[in-house]
Amino acid sequence: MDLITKVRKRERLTQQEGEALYDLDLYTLGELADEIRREKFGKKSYFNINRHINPTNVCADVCKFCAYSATRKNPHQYTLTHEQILDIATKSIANGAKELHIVSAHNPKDGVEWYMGAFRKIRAKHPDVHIKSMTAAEVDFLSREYGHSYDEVLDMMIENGVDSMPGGGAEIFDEEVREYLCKGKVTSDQWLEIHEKWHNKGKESNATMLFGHVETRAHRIDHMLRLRALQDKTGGFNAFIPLVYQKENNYLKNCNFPSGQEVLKTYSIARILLDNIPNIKAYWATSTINLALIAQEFGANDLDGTIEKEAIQSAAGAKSANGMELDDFIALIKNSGFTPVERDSLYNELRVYA
Ligand code: V47
Repeated sequence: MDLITKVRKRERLTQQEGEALYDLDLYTLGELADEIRREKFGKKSYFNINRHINPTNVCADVCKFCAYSATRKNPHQYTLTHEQILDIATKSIANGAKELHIVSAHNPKDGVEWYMGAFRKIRAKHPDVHIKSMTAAEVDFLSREYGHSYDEVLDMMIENGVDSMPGGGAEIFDEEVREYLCKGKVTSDQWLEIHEKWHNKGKESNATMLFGHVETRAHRIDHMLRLRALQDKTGGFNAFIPLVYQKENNYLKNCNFPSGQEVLKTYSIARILLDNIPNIKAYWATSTINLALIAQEFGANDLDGTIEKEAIQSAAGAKSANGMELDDFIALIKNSGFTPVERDSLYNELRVYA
């Protein structure tokens, strides 16, 4: 059976077949992905009203792609106090944010309580806000640095009010590329183990893939298939988020920066290969809003959210530092021919903007 027929019959693809998808022309690939997208979501495009908070850039790890951490290129260290974090959260919630996406660097100075106390204070004041926080890389860091098991860290997160985990820290699972990119950080197996444990506690999470640097297409397919295998076991991933590598102010140069076509192909392939992860998110902070809107026709059904403030990708050149106005976001989705649907963090529909 040829590859296109196999996709149309919704059969599972192998590593080799996943790689062969990249050889299809963009329009054929996009059409295949769009058929699946339309089957599942019609013309609905999801977003949420969220606020990204990045409480510290002090980092014990040194990832070549990172422009945010204050260890090397960025000498300007900062660490917010609990009061500052709570103040940001309170203002954002007053402005309509329903999700706080809290991701930090790996700060060896302040201890587990600095992380957990912040969650506890937010939860006490805002019982209904969804706290999406702690990448698997942060969980691994706290475990290593302070002698807790993964289970202990995850249980503390739950006790202190974390609802779901973001997908960061996955980068590229291939061990050789990972060693080059971010030696010493959470390994691929550990990243997957942490998410498996989290799912087994009845909790949900997302998964990212950082691409467009030194990895090959085969590495991307391998990354997606490792996620697909875990999702078969747990069913706990809500969304897959291909993050387009941003190249400013960091130590990773001479890369294979992807064309728009390559980015769209990658979204399409994610939609086709990941038959068990419901949502493919075109995170506009890394793809640009223009490409994210086009990605809606290439398999993506989610555009993340209004963000409000963002420090990690914008440090590396993305135009996401100040998020996006809700009205503009809705208008852009509508004008691109899709129906904006505000969702909560677990993909329950809150409002359809027909
Ligand atoms: O893991 C760091 C990435 C991630 C760069 O779960 C970079 O809904 C591009 O995880 N260029 C953190 N990316 C962000 C993240 C995330 C974002 C949006 C939504 C969700 C979600 C999660 O940022 C890190 C790393 O892969 N990153 N540096 C860079 N130069």
